[in-house]
Amino acid sequence: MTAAPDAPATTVRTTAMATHFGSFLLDSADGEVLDVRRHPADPEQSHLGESLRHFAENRVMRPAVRQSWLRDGPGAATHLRGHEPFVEVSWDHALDLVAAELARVRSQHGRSSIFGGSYGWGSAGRFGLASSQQHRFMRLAGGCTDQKGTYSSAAAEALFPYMVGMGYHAALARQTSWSVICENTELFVCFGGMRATNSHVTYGGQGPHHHNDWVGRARKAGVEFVNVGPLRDDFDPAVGAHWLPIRPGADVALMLGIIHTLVTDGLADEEFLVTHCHGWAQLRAHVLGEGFATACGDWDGATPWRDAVDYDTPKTAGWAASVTGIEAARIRALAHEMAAKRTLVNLSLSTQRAHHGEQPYWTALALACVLGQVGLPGGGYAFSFGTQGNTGAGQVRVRVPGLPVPMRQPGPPVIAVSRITEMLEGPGEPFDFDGHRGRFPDIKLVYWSGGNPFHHHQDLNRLVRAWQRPETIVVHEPFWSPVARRADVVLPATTPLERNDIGGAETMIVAMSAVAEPVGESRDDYWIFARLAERLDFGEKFTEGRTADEWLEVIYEIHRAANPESPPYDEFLRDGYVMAPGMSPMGEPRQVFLEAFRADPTAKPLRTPSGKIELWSETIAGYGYDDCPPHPAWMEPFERLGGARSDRFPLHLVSNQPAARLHSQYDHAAPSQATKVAGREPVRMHPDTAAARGIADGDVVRLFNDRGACLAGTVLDDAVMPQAVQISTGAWYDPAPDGTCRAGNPNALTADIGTSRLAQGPSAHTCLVEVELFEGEPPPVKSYLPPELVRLDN
Ligand SMILES: Nc1nc2c(c(=O)[nH]1)N[C@H]1C(S)=C(S)[C@@H](COP(=O)(O)OP(=O)(O)OC[C@H]3O[C@@H](n4cnc5c(=O)[nH]c(N)nc54)[C@H](O)[C@@H]3O)O[C@H]1N2
Ligand SMILES: Nc1nc2c(c(=O)[nH]1)N[C@H]1C(S)=C(S)[C@@H](COP(=O)(O)OP(=O)(O)OC[C@H]3O[C@@H](n4cnc5c(=O)[nH]c(N)nc54)[C@H](O)[C@@H]3O)O[C@H]1N2
Ligand SMILES: [Mo]
Repeated sequence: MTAAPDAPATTVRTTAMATHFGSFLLDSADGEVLDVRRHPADPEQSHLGESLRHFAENRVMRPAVRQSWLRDGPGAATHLRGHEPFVEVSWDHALDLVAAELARVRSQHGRSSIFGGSYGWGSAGRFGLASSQQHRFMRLAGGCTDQKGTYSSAAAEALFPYMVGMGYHAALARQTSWSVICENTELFVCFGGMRATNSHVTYGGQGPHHHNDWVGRARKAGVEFVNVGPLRDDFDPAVGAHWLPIRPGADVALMLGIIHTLVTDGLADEEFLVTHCHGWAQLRAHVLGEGFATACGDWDGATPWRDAVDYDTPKTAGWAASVTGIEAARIRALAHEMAAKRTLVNLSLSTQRAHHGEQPYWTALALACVLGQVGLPGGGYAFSFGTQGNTGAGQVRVRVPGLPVPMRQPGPPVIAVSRITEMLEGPGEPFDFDGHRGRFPDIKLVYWSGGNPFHHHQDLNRLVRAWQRPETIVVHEPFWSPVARRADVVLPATTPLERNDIGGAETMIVAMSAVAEPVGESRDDYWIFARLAERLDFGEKFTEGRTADEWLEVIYEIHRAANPESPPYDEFLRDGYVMAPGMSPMGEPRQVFLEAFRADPTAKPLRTPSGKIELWSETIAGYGYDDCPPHPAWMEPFERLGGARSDRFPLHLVSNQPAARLHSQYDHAAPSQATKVAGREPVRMHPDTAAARGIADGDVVRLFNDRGACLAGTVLDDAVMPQAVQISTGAWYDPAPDGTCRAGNPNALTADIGTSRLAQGPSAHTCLVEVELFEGEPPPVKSYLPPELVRLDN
């Protein structure tokens, strides 16, 4: 259609947008995104940006209240959450209801009965980030039950302080940089591969993408990559990595088999193990199978882990072969190769998102110590390469402060983030967490903004039942996502495309500009919390009298006070971004993890009790956990290939991060929908696995175990080891009446079991299933349709 000659010409605006998967230039007109383009400071554009064009689809248009809750009050027919119509109400009505309910629950049941942890990835704006808006609101309101840790790296976060005396995130920033790797590393052994698509993403904002560039440079420089994991394509084929398929969850066994080989073949660096490590004697005894007394005899406290650890079997390459499925000769050869070369050992985070997920991170460090290469340029220990885009970029981070969030008030419980179902199920029940013992509160009200527990949590059918216990659930969401439709009150939030913000993305700071008016009656999370705070008499405390745009300037000026080289605010807004002073997109300050400690462990001790790397932790021993021994160890998971339950469920489910989206975000939109097979999430399996079950490419299959089931569309691919099947996370949970997820969300199958009492992290990657052809007409997927809405005129 051609425009009428007298129609005004549409002006196309170009503005910048920062996201967790990179910064972009958006061309927009009349509130529509016409094009998503590469940002000039980004050498490589993430294809995930395309989803931004779909920000106006499937939106929550007006505040909406679940019918029974509105009619009969809090606690009414909670089993109908997710199944009954919503009544659309005015903002004033919705805000009055929510404010009154917060006040009621607080006065009747106390602040601990409100759960406000609000885990999730929300937006990348420093100010607009929904979870920090919520934390500010809840803490100024007097506090609530909160959470600690992440679904991403909980086990690593818990373990790092004991092992090397620094936090996981602090350690991440001190990692050996790619520039050093290119010059020095000969062998880069990667447990869980190094997925290029995962590397597009960094929490809080990805700066320029340079992962592929660095991997290419390393390859040219002669670095050899080894991919230990269930999927060949956890490395780009172009990298030519050597693939070592392993039974998932068996990495510790492989590492111990390698350590055993190094010790018995005289290749262990015994000197380094004495000068730089604490507890080698104990670990050595575990590896050599010298018995409990030799390994733990010096410890005079309780030893409840004794029965969970096998102290008598030598962890030979042959033993490791029986656990991992990798031939003993191959394990021995790898051990010798690692000892002969400058070797860097890397773990993806997937290896710790599993039962006893503390152990792979600890054992890999032990392996790097046995090799004696910790702190050497290009050798030793690495982590999270391939899980987050900025890893190894060796860059000084730019700090842009976010919305100020007050300290957590002492008093209300703090749970490990992934223990939410246990908390809802068991008020008053005791829990152990990282040396503390607490009791779960009795949660009456759940408040969530910027996260999707019906994406991220394990064993979703169990969460559905526990989710019925609170009296009220309030959610801020832009979209009719799985969590929005399971709320009692849904407050429609804007997306970052409908508001201004500041993105602080590692090496660059981006002025994010609204490209559209708020869709429907949606409002910024800030606006929503400010109106609620007013109703609860702390409006002024929450806003400090500022509009959102005024906050942005304050935040920028705080940044500029510490970075005087950054231009004045109006110049920043005009240019749309600033590069952090002195940073190039391929910034390469030279950095080696633990280099100073290696050079002089006496002058530069670690902040551990011994000052050394702890391969034995008295502190952890003192906790007396039966599921987390005080040294790296092979611990049987609750299920595994070749182990428990594999007779009934002979396939391992790999539920990794999706290449086509960020978690569950924009799963409803065209870019993610284009990847679906037979209308649901694809499941990849080896052709032999499919053939043995009469399954063909494109078939709808049913994956099942004792916990649940889901449907998925088959893709045959020999990049998947025959004993595994792979479904990416994030399909919008769509349970049929029997709990089978029709859309293909793997968390209908995963187990909700903490990694151990230490980290209490999620165990999503420990999961066995069986697969069968789905007979008959597959049911349609309904989760992408909005719920039934009834309009109330008020
Ligand atoms: N099986 C299995 N499960 C897993 C994992 C796994 O490996 N396997 N990985 C886990 C990991 S590492 C993670 S980090 C989690 C991720 O879990 P989440 O972070 O919860 O997942 P997202 O889909 O990113 O959810 C973000 C939600 O915020 C909403 N949102 C976006 N912008 C805004 C905003 O401005 N305001 C508001 N109010 N809402 C907004 C989005 O629409 C979306 O619903 O999943 C975990 N789950
Ligand atoms: N495109 C995209 N990128 C993302 C995200 C996203 O949603 N989309 N999410 C981001 C987030 S929140 C996080 S935390 C990171 C997560 O980063 P990771 O935790 O590293 O990512 P995963 O995709 O879960 O796992 C990577 C690979 O590990 C392998 N693997 C699984 N289990 C095992 C095992 O037991 N042993 C071994 N050796 N290998 C195993 C699988 O083959 C899998 O493909 O990714 C980030 N990157
Ligand atoms: Mo994550």
